[in-house]
Amino acid sequence: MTTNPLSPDAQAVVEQIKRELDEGVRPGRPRLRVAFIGPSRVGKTTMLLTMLSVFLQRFRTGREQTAGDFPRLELKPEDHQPTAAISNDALLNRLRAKLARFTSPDEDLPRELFDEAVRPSKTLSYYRYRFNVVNGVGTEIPIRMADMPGSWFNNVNGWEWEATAALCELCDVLVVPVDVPALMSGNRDIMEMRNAPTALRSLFQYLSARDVRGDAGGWLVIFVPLRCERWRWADHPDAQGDPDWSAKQSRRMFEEVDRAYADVVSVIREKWSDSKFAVTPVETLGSVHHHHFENDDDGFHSVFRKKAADASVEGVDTDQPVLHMITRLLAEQELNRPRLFQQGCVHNWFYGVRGDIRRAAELVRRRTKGIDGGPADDGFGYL
Ligand SMILES: Nc1nc2c(ncn2[C@@H]2O[C@H](COP(=O)(O)OP(=O)(O)OP(=O)(O)O)[C@@H](O)[C@H]2O)c(=O)[nH]1
Ligand SMILES: [Mg+2]
Repeated sequence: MTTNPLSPDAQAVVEQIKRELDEGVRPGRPRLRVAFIGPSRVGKTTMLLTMLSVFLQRFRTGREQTAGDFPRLELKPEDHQPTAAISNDALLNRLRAKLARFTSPDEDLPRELFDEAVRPSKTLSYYRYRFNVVNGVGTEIPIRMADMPGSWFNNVNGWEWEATAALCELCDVLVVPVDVPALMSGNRDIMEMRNAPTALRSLFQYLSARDVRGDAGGWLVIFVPLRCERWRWADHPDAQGDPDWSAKQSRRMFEEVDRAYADVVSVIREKWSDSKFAVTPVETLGSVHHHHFENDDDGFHSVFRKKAADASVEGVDTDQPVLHMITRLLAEQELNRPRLFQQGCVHNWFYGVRGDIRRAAELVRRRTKGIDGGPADDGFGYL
């Protein structure tokens, strides 16, 4: 670990990250920057694309708008690049097609099925959106999301490590997917291999030593337990008719996140005491469940099975992480309001005069699970 100046390679990458995150953002104006952080194959890209695609379907068409839901929320992709909705459809369709060939719930699904459908990310990918509360005076808030290649996590001495640190430093929300089979395995080696909590702790120790963020304050860290179908499935054979089985498992899952990431959380809290830590489980696929671990030369791998012969890919709670982000964004806007008045920005601002932001914040809060505490029996809550 070092606090020396960045190497030229790292410097160039960090400058590039800053440019990408700042593109289209007016200085001093609100914006939200989100980083997806975690080791290779934990599920960042699949989850990010699914989350955005579900959210866009709802909030772009205004289907969420009902009389009681005014003001209307809008999330629009900014680029002409293929939107998350399109890339996600392609990705999920590939998975769907491959899964459809397997018709027995008693059959182990081959690992290649998943790996051929979603390849490891090679570069940092950016997704640019604009968020708005539609009220007729609208100013849109840029949201920038960055999905890192997990391979960067392996290279603790290289520019990749510096780039990962810089990404965390620059973003306000950090999404940290958690592989639940590894989390629940009770096996440290599997946990380190899949979720790398020790590397994550080192990353924040490094940032702490570098004294970053200053006025920017703490993060909203969103832990997202993934591949958790087995533990949230009321009809799992292990439930043996116990109606509380999945509630107990979900609570245990929450407690395991709390335990496994306690060191990470305490390093962050010690330096950036206003940080918040949400836990929001997501079932990206919904149709397959972890059955057992297989061990070979490359380590441990989850083996999945279908929940039923005709189980179809159907995400559960995939929109929850983005709702948490928007809750944070709206809360910040409420806090900044007096400052914006002083700057005379208010005419060009999206508050309107009717308390729309407050109502929007309430609407989003109502739909965000676990926001008022935890751990609830559904596994959502704050640490
Ligand atoms: N069973 C199951 N497999 C998943 C799920 N999400 C992703 N996968 C598979 O897990 C593997 C890794 O997914 P990615 O989304 O590429 O993970 P990543 O964290 O972006 O990985 P890198 O790009 O290498 O950092 C792929 O084989 C996916 O098909 C899930 O919810 N359930
Ligand atoms: Mg990826």
